[in-house]
Amino acid sequence: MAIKNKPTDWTAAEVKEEMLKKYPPKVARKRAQSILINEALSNTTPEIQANVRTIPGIITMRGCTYAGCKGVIMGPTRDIVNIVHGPIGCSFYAWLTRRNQTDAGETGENYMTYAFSTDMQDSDIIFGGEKKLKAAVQEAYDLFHPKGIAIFATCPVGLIGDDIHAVAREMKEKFGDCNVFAFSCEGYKGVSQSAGHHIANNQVFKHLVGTEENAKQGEYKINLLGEYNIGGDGFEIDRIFKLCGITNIATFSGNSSYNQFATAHKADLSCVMCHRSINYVADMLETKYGIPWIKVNFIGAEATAKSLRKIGQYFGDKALIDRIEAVIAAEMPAVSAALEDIKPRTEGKTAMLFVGGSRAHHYMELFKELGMKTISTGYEFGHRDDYEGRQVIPNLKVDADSRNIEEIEVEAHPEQYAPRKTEAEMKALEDSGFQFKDYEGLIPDMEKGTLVIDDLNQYEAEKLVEMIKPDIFCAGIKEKYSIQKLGIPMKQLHSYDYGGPYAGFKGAVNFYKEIDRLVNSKVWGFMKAPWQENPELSATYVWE
Ligand code: CFM
Repeated sequence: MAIKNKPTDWTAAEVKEEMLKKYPPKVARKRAQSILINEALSNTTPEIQANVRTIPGIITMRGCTYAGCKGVIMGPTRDIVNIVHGPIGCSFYAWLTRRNQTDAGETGENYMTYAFSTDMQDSDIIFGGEKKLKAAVQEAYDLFHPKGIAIFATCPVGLIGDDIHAVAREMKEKFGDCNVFAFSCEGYKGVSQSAGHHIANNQVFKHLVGTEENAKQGEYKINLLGEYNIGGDGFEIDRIFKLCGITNIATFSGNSSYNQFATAHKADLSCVMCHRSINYVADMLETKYGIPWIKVNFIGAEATAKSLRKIGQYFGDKALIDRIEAVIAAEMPAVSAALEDIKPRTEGKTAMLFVGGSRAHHYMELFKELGMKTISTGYEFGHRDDYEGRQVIPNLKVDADSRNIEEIEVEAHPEQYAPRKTEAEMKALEDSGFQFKDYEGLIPDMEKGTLVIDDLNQYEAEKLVEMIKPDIFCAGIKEKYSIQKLGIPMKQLHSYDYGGPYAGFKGAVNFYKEIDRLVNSKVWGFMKAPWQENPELSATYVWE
């Protein structure tokens, strides 16, 4: 007989206490600051400890700085040759390991499935690897003649002091027709992949943005920042933009091309999807080129409609606003029909979400549409503003780890800067309730008494599931099987378990169906191992 998960009687305070019980006192004290029982106070948001080092010995869910730079931000760049300078172990990431999809465009220039690595050996570590790196850059240039070659440092490169930037400069000059640039994104540079995002974005901004003038033409030109086309999300969003008559100049960086980055300064609005990985680029685009930015979210059908309307309101053109309304009216019936069928089966069920830096918040929208309650959530590497809202940024503590990451100085470009709206127009929009440069944290969206946990680890994840038994647990591949072995369905919100897209209207329907299938499947109730049913084995010695 299937065993149904029953909600237990644990209070959030008891769960927290239980999770901390096994830790040595010092570790428990530190972890306690990252585990927050949401008070849902009316005018203040509780403070959480985030973006600090993982305590040694704890098996974190985080990745490294190199993964954030090479994998997350630069991974989806199809026509830039991405060379990893390092031993072949880290170079596993030189090959496409994330589900960022691409279409190879008209030129077919797509290097995403190649693995470019300098394959450093012991001798290179001892005598230096610059010569080898130069040879690798030359070889890639001779073979492919790409528009750009990017070089990524792994930990040993920083330790031995290879000057990858000097190599990049030299080779760029030598080629003349290929932009070569490098990233000091050694894995140890920051406390998580978040530092790698920043390093990657700084270099993209310095070396690519604004270098070409020949952009896509269109009436309502936007950039989509922080959308990585996982499982085809970006394709679905672009489909909707096209229907609405919105021209997407550059996506950073899902399904992106060299030319898109180079012409991003031509857009009239930046729309920020994953603010964790890129919000500072939106600021830099505004300062240097005069492009205002807004926060959008295309996860959830309602959120998609809201984001489209926000774009319409920004441009303020009736033709665009009407067209957006027509698209929403045409797309929504399929969403409502799916919900009508599925929601009675998902209503009231519970979810836990532990994903990188923005999805743990964005996906709460989809669960809300399904009538499900998010009872515990958290980021792997979010910062306090991702939890509490952008207003806390000026109060963030600058520690040694954050100081490690370069903050680039940006000022208005002498020729390319052009404010897209007059001050009066911007003010009129703001007075009507329109919000520029802002995003909310996830804490205000969580109910009172729910748990918000930063940098959850394997041990705590299992404790949580054992005690609370949610109807579904969402995280990544590292967590997947340990959670499933506890009899709880697990959905990967990084790779989507080979599913997707989940963004936009069609994506929402895909997600509803997937969650329905998972939370209503009986199979998870049969997940008892033989030793759980008969914990003691009895045996006798042969001579007895
Ligand atoms: Fe942004 Fe991402 Fe995320 Fe992220 Fe990521 Fe990802 Fe993620 Mo995995 S950029 S912060 S570093 S939305 S790879 S597409 S799913 S952890 S929540």
